[in-house]
Amino acid sequence: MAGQQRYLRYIVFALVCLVLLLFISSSSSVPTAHWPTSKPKTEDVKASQPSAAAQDALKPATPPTTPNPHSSLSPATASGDRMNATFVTLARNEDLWEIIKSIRSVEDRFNRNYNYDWVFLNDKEFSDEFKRTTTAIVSGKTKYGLIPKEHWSFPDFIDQDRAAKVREEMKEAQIIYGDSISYRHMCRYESGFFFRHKLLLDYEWYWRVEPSVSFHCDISYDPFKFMADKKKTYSFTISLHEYEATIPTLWSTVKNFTKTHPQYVSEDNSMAWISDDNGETYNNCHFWSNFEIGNLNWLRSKPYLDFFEALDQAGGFFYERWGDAPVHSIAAALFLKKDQIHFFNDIAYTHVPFTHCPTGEQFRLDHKCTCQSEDNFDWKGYSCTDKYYEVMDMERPVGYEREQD
Ligand SMILES: Nc1nc2c(ncn2[C@@H]2O[C@H](COP(=O)(O)OP(=O)(O)O)[C@@H](O)[C@H]2O)c(=O)[nH]1
Ligand SMILES: *[C@@H]1O[C@H](CO)[C@@H](O)[C@H](O)[C@H]1NC(C)=O
Ligand SMILES: *[C@@H]1O[C@H](CO)[C@@H](O)[C@H](O)[C@H]1NC(C)=O
Ligand SMILES: [Mg+2]
Repeated sequence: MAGQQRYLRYIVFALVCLVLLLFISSSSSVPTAHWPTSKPKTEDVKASQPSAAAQDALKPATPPTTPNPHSSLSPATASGDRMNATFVTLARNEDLWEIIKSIRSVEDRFNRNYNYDWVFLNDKEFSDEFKRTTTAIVSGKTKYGLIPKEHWSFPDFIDQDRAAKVREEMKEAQIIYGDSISYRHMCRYESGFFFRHKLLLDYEWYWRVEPSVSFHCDISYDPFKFMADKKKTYSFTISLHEYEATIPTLWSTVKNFTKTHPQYVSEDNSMAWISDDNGETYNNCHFWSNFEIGNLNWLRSKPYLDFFEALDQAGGFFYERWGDAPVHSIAAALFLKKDQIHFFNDIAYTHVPFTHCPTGEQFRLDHKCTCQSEDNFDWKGYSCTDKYYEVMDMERPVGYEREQD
C-alpha cells in the first residue's frame, strides 16, 4: 500500500513539473527564430503533426541557440519554376521498405530542393501503410493509382497453352524471371501502358524510380528543366546488352514494323548504336530502363503507340520474355533524333548489380559522391556506353581507360 502511495506522489510531482515547464515556455518573452520551411503538401497528412507549442514543451528549458546569419546558407528550396513533371514508381505493397530507401536517396540528392510529385502505380490496391509511409517521406504530393485490369492481363489473342509451355521451357533453361507471369505483365505494362494511366495524363515529364536503387552524387540542378531546355526526349544512366534468350524474335518484329512504317524512322537516328550491321541484326544494346527521365507525350504519340501495338500483337511479351528496356530503347534509337537522347553522366546511380559512377575524381568531390571509380560500369565490356560515346561522337572523359577492367 505504502509503495502505491509513493508512486502516486511521484506522478503528481512529475505532472506539476510538466505544467510548470509548459507555462514557462509559452510565456517566454524570447522571440523564436523563424526558419523558412518548405511548402506544406497534402494537408490531411501534415495536420496530424504535433503543434509548435506542444513541440516546444518537449524541448529542454535551455536558452535558444544563436541563429547563424551567414549569408551563404542554402535556401530551403530551390528557386524558379517547377516543370510539369513527376516521379513514377510501379510497385507492390511488399516493395514498401525497398522503395522507401530509393525515395530517401532521391529526396536527399535532389527532390528535397524541388518537391516534385510522386505517382505510385500498382495492379492491386495500395495498403494504408504503403500510402502513409511514402507520403511522409516524399516532399512533393503523392498520388496512388490502381492499374486497370485491361492493362495487366493476357490479351485474348494470346494462346494460353503456348505461353505456358514457353514459361516451362524458360524455367528449365534457368532464364531469369523465365517462368514468371507477373514479370511479363510488368514488362508489357512499362512498355505500353504506364504513361496512359489517368494519373500520368496530368504530366509531361516522368522520372522512373524502382525499389532498391540509390543515387550517389548531389544533383544540384533540375534534370526535367534540362530535358525541356535542351529539347531532349529520353535519357539514361546505364546501358548494357540484353539477354538474347529473352528476345529471339524482337528484332524481326521491329524490322517488319519499320518496313511497313518507314515514315516513323527518324533521319538522324541511333541505329548505329543498336545494330552493328546497319539494321540487319540487333546487337542487344539497350538503355537500362529502371532509370529513365523522359517525355510522356512522346510515349503517347502515334509512332510509339503504333510500335507498341505491333509488338503486342506479335505476342513476344508472353511467347518470349520481352523487357520494356529493349522496347523503349529501340523506339528511342529509331524514332528519335540522336540529339533527343541524353546520357546523364552526372546522375550517379545503382540498381543492383550495376552502378554508374561518373569518371573523374574532381567531379565526384564537387558533387559529394559516395560511389567509387572502381564501381563504375560504363567502360566495362558488357556495357554499351562506350559504343554510345562512339556513335554520338562524344569525347570520353579523362581517365576512362583505367576503369575498363
Ligand atoms: N505492382 C506490381 N509491381 C511490380 C510487379 N512486379 C514487378 N513490379 C515492379 O516493377 C519494377 C521492376 O521489377 P523488379 O522486380 O525491380 O525487376 P528487375 O529490376 O528487372 O529485377 C519494380 O518497380 C517493381 O516494384 C508486380 O507484380 N506488381
Ligand atoms: C502538363 O502536361 C500535360 C500533358 O501534356 C497537360 O495535359 C497538362 O495540361 C499540363 N499541365 C500544365 C499545368 O501545364
Ligand atoms: C508484319 O507487319 C504487318 C503489317 O503491319 C502485320 O500485319 C504482320 O502481322 C506483321 N508480321 C509479323 C511477323 O510481325
Ligand atoms: Mg528492379
